[in-house]
Amino acid sequence: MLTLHYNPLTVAPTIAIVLEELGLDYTAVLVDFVTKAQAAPAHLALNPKGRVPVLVTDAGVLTETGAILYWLAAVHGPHLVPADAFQAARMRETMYYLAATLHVNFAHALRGARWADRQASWDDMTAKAPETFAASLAYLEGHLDLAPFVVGDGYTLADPWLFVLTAFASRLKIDVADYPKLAAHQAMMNDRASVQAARAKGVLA
Ligand SMILES: N[C@@H](CCC(=O)N[C@@H](CS)C(=O)NCC(=O)O)C(=O)O
Repeated sequence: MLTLHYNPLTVAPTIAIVLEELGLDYTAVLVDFVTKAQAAPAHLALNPKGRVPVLVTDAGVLTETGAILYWLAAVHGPHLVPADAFQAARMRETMYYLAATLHVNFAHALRGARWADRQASWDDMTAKAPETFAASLAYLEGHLDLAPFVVGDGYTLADPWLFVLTAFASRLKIDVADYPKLAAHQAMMNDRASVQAARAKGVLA
């Protein structure tokens, strides 16, 4: 039994896409950010960080997109990690960058209170976020294979994560069409049955 706690406008749909990709049954529970459900006791009992995604498994509760993805691959889909050690490391290189840099650059637009206390500081971070997010997109555009996947011609854990975070660009008024390889990756991912299934269930915006 798998239960995904998600919000469609976050990184959490990455997990839903992989669950769909693997054909796994799961229950999706919306964490409503409008009512601040992520900070309510019921959610904090699952994830004291007050974030999504959370995946509840028979073995226990998992948080952090990367950890959940690695668990899903280890238990249900080893083919989502390249067999070649160097290619697997290339996949992880991208995943760590997505988590630690691209996603954090986006968070500066909306979540300045994590890092500073003054409105002027938040405004400054919000103003800067499109620049740093665009710089990250340019890095990814220049350095990833995207031929057509993050790591060559095989779909891996990095692909749904890149897809979901790249889609945040429009919320910073960045046009992904300015990054042709990333735009092609978006289009390709949008065509996948797993992405369409997650969207049909409302887990992906
Ligand atoms: N490092 C975490 C980040 C999770 C995260 O920051 N989630 C955001 C949405 S994208 C969240 O739940 N934010 C709620 C809040 O800040 O109140 C991961 O990759 O899973």
